[in-house]
Amino acid sequence: MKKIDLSLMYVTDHRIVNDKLFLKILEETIKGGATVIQLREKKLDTLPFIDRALKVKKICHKYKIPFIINDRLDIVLAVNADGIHIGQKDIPYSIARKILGKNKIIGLSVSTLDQLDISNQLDIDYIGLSPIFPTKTKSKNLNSPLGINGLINFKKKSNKKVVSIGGIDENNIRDIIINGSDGAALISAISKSLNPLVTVQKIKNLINKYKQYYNDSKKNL
Ligand code: TZP
Ligand code: MG
Repeated sequence: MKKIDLSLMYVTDHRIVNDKLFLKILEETIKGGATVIQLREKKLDTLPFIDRALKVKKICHKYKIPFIINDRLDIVLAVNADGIHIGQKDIPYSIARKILGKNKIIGLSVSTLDQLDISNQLDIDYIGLSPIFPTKTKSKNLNSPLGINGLINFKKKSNKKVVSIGGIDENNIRDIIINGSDGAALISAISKSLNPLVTVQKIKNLINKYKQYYNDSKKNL
């Protein structure tokens, strides 16, 4: 496991086709305190995907935060990204790790206890609990929301860092952090915000505050 700050992951929004706007939101998000960026594209052809990935990488590295790519191992290799996030129907973990080597970040989506058991045996950097709350952003390959009880149960049984995803915003971030999530991954709450910088700052402050609270409460057990 590598040392990465997973507290606030911005998963980019493929619905934003305008590159200038896409990159403006990205940079504001990083300035607001995002700690890792996951580039997620669902419709781009390979050439514009690589083009966007190179631009995202440049900005991430300017601010010295890790840059990973959803699903597309070929693009990770093409642009030498810092890692990959894989879903259960994407390239298998074993192949990804073999091709990427031990130094690249790998995150894996987990939605069931069987998947969790398997994830405990792998050399991955985090599991993405998917989805934690209902979301309209993704519909394909989406299980029922795990909810806070699911988070508590999965966190107890996992030996990996846990990043929750799905329907997270400034109103529910507290609930996931005080219940042990090591981080949160967000799309719409950031990409649809009228002021991503301020929104991210607010969410990041809440994460820091409630992480402190969670760590203190564990110490006092
Ligand atoms: N994987 C599980 S839920 C989800 C993904 C990519 C979508 C999260 O988007 P939002 O807008 O933060 O609910
Ligand atoms: Mg996928």
